[in-house]
Amino acid sequence: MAEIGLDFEFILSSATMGASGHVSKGGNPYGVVDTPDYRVMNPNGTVPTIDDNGFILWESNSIVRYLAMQHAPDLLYGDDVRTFASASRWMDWENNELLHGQHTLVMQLVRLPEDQRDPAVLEAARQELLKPFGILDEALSKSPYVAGDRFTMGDIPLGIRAHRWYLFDIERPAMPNLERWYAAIRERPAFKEWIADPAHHLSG
Ligand SMILES: N[C@@H](CCC(=O)N[C@@H](CS)C(=O)NCC(=O)O)C(=O)O
Repeated sequence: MAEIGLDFEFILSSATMGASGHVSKGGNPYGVVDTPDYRVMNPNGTVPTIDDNGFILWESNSIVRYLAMQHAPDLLYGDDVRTFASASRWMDWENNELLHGQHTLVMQLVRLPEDQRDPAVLEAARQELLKPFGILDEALSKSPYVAGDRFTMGDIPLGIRAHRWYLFDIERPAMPNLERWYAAIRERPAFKEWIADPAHHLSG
């Protein structure tokens, strides 16, 4: 929404995170996702969900695709069906290949109390992520952005995954193309305003 200049109200809603961190540390969750009104909108009880003038939608990357088509086809995929499909493919890939491993990393490095962490689980998640990040690095050796010469909606979820990958205190092999692309993503004003702050990712 910030990329395309839409006004929005942002409501923290998680049932596992709250103002004082993850519930495993004893804090209260924001908890909006556990309310009946929220479950009507999103029966999964997960975040995010949007309400765009009465149109309700969940699944983060479907939300990005919808907002792109509805509000900014030129900006977010060059108003071109093949660019849309190419970017969309990377968005599915992000959920399939990166989400699980990164969830484990954030739990093991940030959110769980130290006595509940397991170095073997952390290492397995790091290993799990090396292959997909290598695939992304290779793809970015062929084009400046994931879907070609220009920034598209496909770079949004992947930019967030790359940010966490580089913020976490873990061993990483050099991936020069990924690093070059990530540096370009970090320069975007919407990224600076909403994603960049390490506290969004490392406090919990
Ligand atoms: N595939 C879904 C995943 C949604 C999801 O699992 N969200 C997590 C946070 S990343 C969640 O809501 N967890 C429960 C909670 O925080 O209460 C998407 O991309 O939107």
